[in-house]
Amino acid sequence: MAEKPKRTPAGAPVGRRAMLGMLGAGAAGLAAAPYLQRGWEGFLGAASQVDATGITGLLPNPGGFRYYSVVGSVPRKNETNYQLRVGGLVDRPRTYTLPELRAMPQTRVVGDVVCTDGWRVDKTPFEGVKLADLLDAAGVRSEGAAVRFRCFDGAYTESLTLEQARRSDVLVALNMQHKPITHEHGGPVRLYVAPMYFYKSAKWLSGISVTDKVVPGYWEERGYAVDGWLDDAERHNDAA
Ligand SMILES: Nc1nc2c(c(=O)[nH]1)N[C@H]1C(S)=C(S)[C@@H](COP(=O)(O)O)O[C@H]1N2
Ligand SMILES: [Mo]
Repeated sequence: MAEKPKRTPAGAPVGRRAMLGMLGAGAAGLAAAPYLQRGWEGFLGAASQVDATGITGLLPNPGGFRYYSVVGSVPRKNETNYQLRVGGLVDRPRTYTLPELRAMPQTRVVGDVVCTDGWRVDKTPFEGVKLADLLDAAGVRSEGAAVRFRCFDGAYTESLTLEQARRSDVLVALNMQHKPITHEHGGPVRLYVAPMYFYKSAKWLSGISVTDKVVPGYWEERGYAVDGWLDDAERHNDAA
């Protein structure tokens, strides 16, 4: 159920019967969910969480995005209970609340969102705190060489080298398209790694830990490249 639709080298598609079967099971599970209060985005978010086939990608999604999660349900966090832990190989570990992150200097990065599954949303504005600023505030120790990200979905992880993490187009993002990041898009706080495939941009960010080497993330343990750079042909913008 949590398996992400992937383009296989052989291109072997999931059989239509299996696809409809899975969607049927998912739809049955959805019937009891209180997503109606949350409108179309809430419905699509819930549906894509049980959609092993990617068929929800064929439904009209606002702005061309799809909603991905490797788990079936994710707790909602807001200004009262959201926390971001910055720790690992640093001199000053610290936990930030959402108001504290909002009070820090905010940077805007406009970049292309490109998923390996073949959809993209060009020139998407994100705003938030530079990851570099949080690392500087924490004081990375000399042994620090990489950063590991954890998520409050309890499952997803990601990684960057310290050099990648310090780029000015890598954000701990609070806003997307000029609005607070919705739960479906990984709010209230997600990573945005503009120069890399969107799988590097961990949703529901809860932990930033400096490590002595790169620890491959969730999809990277399942075959994705740890090196997630978009090549020039895939980048349609001039973001730094
Ligand atoms: N926590 C978490 N972060 C995640 C994922 C996920 O399943 N869980 N999927 C990744 C992938 S493959 C993509 S393409 C984007 C999708 O972001 P969206 O759901 O806001 O479109 O989130 C990335 N970050
Ligand atoms: Mo993706």
